[in-house]
Amino acid sequence: MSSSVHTAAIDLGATSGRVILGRWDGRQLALTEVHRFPNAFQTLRGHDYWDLGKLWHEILTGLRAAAAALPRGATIASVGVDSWGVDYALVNDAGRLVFPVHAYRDARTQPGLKRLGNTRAALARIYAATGIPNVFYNSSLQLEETVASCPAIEDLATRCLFVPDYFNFLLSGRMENELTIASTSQLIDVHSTGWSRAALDYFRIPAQWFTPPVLSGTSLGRLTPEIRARLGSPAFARTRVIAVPGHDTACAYDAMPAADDGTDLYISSGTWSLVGFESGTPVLGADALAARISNERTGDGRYRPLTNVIGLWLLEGTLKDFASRPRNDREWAALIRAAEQLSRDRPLAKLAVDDPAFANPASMKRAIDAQLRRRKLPLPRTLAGYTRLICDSLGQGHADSMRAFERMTGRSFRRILIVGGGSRNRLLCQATADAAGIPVVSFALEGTAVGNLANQLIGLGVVKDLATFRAHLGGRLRQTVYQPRM
Ligand code: LFR
Repeated sequence: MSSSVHTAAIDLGATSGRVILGRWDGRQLALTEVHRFPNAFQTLRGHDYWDLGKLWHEILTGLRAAAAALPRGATIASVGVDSWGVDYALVNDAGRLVFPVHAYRDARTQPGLKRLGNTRAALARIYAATGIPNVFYNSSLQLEETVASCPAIEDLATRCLFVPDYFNFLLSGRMENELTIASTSQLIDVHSTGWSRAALDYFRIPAQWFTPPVLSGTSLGRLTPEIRARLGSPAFARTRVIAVPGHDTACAYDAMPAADDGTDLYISSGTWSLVGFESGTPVLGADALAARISNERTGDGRYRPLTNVIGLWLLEGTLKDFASRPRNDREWAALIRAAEQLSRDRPLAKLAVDDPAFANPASMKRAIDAQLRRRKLPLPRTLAGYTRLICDSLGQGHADSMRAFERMTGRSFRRILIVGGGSRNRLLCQATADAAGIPVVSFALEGTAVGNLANQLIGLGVVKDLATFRAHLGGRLRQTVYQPRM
């Protein structure tokens, strides 16, 4: 018992967050979810904002719960923070927030999105420089809009900290930009791990707001005395803050018990479906741009070429329009069963999942109905019908992304590994296997939390490297295999 190492993962998602206590005994990682809380942005006069104060309160509550869950006399060796991508806090030298933190679904980036989208030469140049396509939520577009609509910000702000960077700062007192989260911004140079001058200049973003990104595993020092006092437990006396991959998707990818021959495709399935793979080189060029391949980075500076398929956001949104929506595991199971039983004989309609109308609609059901009407397709009559339509459509979206990767890289994938909330959704896993024509392996695995904890253990020097961790993990995981049905 005394030889176990305890670490805490703070994993912030756009719709929920959690604090997970990990116990590593030298061979196995045991996870205890000690705190889970909802997260949502708030709309004030047409703009969307995150409530950072609430998130901070939940983080401290979760850390206290982690200490309470420890065996007697044990301590927490480290904490690490990951979050959804792209959003950031602008602060001054004293670390004070000088601009409200916007949520990435805010429509303020639409004019910038269209402008870049309509300028083919600039679009190609930015893609060649950063490897990130033009997507409405990019931090580049958000920062461009902030600077243009509020020029005084250039005098007020001295640093741009992405969401995990900001919480790392609150915990440790150190301001750093971590590479994986920075790579979601569309401002990192695709051929190095530094910032892209071309992109910063194009979007007119002050370069001095950023520092050279740190790699995963970097120790940011101990929790500040103030935070230790607020936590009020001796378990935190020597706790380090470790920069893990700040981007949740990078953590989830690190947790994949993948084959070493590169034949596994990954899906981190939650509010978004992140479909991609790991690579030593980026996937660039006109076809990659057209397929919206995002060359995000791994914690050690390699690449995670991926496409962002809209994901279970479609279902989360649709559920709001049904009073009969499921409220517990039993009701969820009944909904999935009802959706599975809908006719498999006649081909059901599929949505074009890349419809921009799905980004942040007032009513998701109405947005889905509008697309179906436009395409003269029948509307589902029940919630089970919508659930089936959404899962089938996402499965097709996953398969389309896989084929685009295969076309562009000459790879051929043999399995799809899926982690995250959607890995528990049978309908979605089966639809993906059917559309892709290869098996889908679903792991009962909290991917982001496991990746976050694994990187802390590597940073602490307790586990040698990711390959060693994956080898430990792979042998022990429960998995469900969905074979494609012809
Ligand atoms: C998933 C995720 C995606 C990112 C999206 C927006 O939580 O991090 O990877 O593209 O959120 O930030």
